[in-house]
Amino acid sequence: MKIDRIVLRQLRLELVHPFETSFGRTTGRNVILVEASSDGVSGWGEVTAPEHPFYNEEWTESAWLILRDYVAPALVGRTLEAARAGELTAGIRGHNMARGGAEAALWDLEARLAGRPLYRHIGGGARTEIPCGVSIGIQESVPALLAKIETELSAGYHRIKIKIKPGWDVEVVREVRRRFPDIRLMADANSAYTPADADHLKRLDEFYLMMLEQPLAHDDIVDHAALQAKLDTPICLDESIRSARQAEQAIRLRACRIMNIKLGRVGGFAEARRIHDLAEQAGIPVWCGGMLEAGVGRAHNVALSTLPNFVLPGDVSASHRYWARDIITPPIEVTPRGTIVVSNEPGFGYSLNREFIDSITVRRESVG
Ligand code: OSB
Ligand code: MG
Repeated sequence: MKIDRIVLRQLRLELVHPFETSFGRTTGRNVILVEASSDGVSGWGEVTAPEHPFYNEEWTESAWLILRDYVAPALVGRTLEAARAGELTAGIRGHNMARGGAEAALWDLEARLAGRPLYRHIGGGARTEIPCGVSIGIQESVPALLAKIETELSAGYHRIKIKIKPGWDVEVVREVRRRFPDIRLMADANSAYTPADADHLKRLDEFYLMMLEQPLAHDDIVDHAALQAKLDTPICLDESIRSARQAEQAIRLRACRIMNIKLGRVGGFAEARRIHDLAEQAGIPVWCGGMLEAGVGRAHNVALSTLPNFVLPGDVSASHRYWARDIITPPIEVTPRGTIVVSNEPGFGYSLNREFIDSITVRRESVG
């Protein structure tokens, strides 16, 4: 397909509840949408870069500039296949979320041109219902956390992830376990610890968590390997896995027993699939992480979660947990079974709320 034009839009969306992690608190999102068109058909991608460079190096502003000045000019006017589009921007060091938002738009476009659902186009379809988990941010108090968990369990979610940080960890997990001894529970530290905390983290073994996500530095593999050798709890890497090469190194060093794959963090579907395949060959289960996505990114995550080795519930949950109104129709809904039913419509499977999108657009630029 020939890429005629790429349009960037930046939207502002307020969260229904603030979301707090070890690296900060988010009250609303600056979402960049990438619209790529060919022959009058448009494909859509969402850039998952957060509002500040505290998860990885990217933020809204860096993503906008990289997309406008490097990614879009590398793609517009070219005839390409989505599976190889990443190669055209591979010379850019880092900025995977900016690259990945555009790459995802090209997969959606190619799927629509073929009249096919995106999940089929990427080679998914191992399941047509996605088992869902939720990620619960750091709360004001333990009773507030317990109440949130109760709500999510009643909604049918299959596993609960809580965010931890020094001062909100072992004793909080102990209370959660006391109240909910049988649930599938995990904790995400977002790199809040160092190797000097190994004995402290070892105390979490008592609570038979499904996994401990990214306890150590955002760019580390070697220290995680040493920590994994010491813990009974499986380590899951998030921030540290940005490419298939890093996934291969983490597997080789036994730095984790589970991987979280995020479409943006790894630069798109092609790299996500490579990581998925390496993990599958190594017997490492994967799940789809989230970045507080609006509907377009959320629908892409649903498609990704249909690949065979996404055997664990991910952080892909209902739109209404984040947004009073989503940018897609219908919003992403979760069944009483705690699943999302995959759409068979062409492309990412939902309609865009064009008027709503226009009403919350704060800037727009076109390349081509
Ligand atoms: O580490 O998985 C993470 C949100 C923002 C940045 C990083 C993370 C998260 C989440 C929320 O855990 C996942 C979601 O509900 O989208
Ligand atoms: Mg994480």
